[in-house]
Amino acid sequence: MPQIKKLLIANRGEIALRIHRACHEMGIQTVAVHSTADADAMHVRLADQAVCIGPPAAADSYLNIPNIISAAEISGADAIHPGYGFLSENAKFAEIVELHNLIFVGPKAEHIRIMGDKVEAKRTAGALGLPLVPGSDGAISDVTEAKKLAAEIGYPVIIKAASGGGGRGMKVCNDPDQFETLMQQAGSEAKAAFGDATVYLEKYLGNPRHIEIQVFGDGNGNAIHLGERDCSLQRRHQKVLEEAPSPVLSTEERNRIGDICAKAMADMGYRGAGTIEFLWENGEFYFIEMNTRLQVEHPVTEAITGLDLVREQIRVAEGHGLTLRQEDVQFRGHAIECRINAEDPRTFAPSPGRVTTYHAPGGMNVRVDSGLYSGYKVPPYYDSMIAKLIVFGQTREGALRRLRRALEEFVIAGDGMKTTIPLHQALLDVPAFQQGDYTIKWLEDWLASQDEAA
Ligand code: MV4
Repeated sequence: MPQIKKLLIANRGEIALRIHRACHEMGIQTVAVHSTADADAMHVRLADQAVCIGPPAAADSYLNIPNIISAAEISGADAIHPGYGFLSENAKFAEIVELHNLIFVGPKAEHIRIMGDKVEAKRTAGALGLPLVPGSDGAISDVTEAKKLAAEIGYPVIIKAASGGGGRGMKVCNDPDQFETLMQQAGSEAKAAFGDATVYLEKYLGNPRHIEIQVFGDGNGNAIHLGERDCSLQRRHQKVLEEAPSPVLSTEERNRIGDICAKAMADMGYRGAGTIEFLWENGEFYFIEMNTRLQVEHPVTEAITGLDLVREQIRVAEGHGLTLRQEDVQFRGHAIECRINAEDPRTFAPSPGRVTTYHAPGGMNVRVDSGLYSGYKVPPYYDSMIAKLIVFGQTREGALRRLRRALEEFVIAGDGMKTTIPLHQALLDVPAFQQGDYTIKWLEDWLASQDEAA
């Protein structure tokens, strides 16, 4: 079996650190890559070697495949971990990595490709026995036929772009008279945004929760699930806070949907970490998409299972089996993650700049994943997430108390720099959140009510 000795981390920020830490705990050397804007970043400082791969714009650096492959070759790396975002769900990249005799720490390129096309993903998911949102069987092209189908499904319906995802290229239609216009709009917007006008149709669920199942496969027909994460607290398709277990699932419901997902992944021969996204309404799960990467919120799952997901990814990439069998997976306690962004907590305007004082909270069952340090200058070119705070408690109430305490301790101060820490503190005081009584619409409604009150 190939043993990874040196791994190139094709990413930046907290996830690059996260991967570095797993590598060093496994005796694997790390190679950081960075743009010129990230020369002083913590991921560059900690890595055993670092290679500059281009100017600040991600398209010229963290998305620059030839430069990243060159960095792997000159540094003598034998594997590449893509992290999340950037090239993590680029099937071509996975293929190119393997063509260069490097280990891609991620799924098979073919599975990345299938899940990147939402129409193919849905067809595959359906064939594997996952419960789907009622809708078109594949793409829709003929307006008359699609309109007939919409009437059968029942309004409201939603028209989605096959190449979309993350909320881009969707049109909700409440009225048959608007169907044709909206379908044409969806198609041309999808073409402009993704170069692909393919659209499909679904029943529109009015007020669901977003619940996702973490899965893991060994690529040889064995797969497990690691329970769910409730990611319903979002603003403009950006997750703000995630928790596990979901406040609404019973053990039986978790095992039922989890087993369906694990069996599906085993049947497709899925390799590595994956997340199956569902909408959940009135006790039913409806598949929407699958993400073929490690996700930002993976520490929530690590907290309740005790499993190191990055270590598991690396082991599977080396060809080992999974560390745990399903019957060995145990869910314990409750975990909550707050995404802390360099943004104004009211307007969400980006607020990059120099951190003058940084003090991370600590103590029992508190985890902070962040590349920040006193004196670090947050560059304006990338995602505004600068830290993740993950707390664990025996119960949800205990986790909420610990979160309140940890947020009190957290100091991220800079000249005019703002963070979303005050937003998380305000959320903790809202009864609906305290009770776990929220859906995907709740956060934006609550934020609007706060703005009116101000
Ligand atoms: C939906 C939906 C309602 N009904 N599909 C948004 C992102 C993309 N991943 C799927 N999305 C949605 N699909 C049907 N049939 C509502 C959303 C949606 C949403 C989903 C998850 C989390 C937050 C959301 C916010 C707005 C809309």
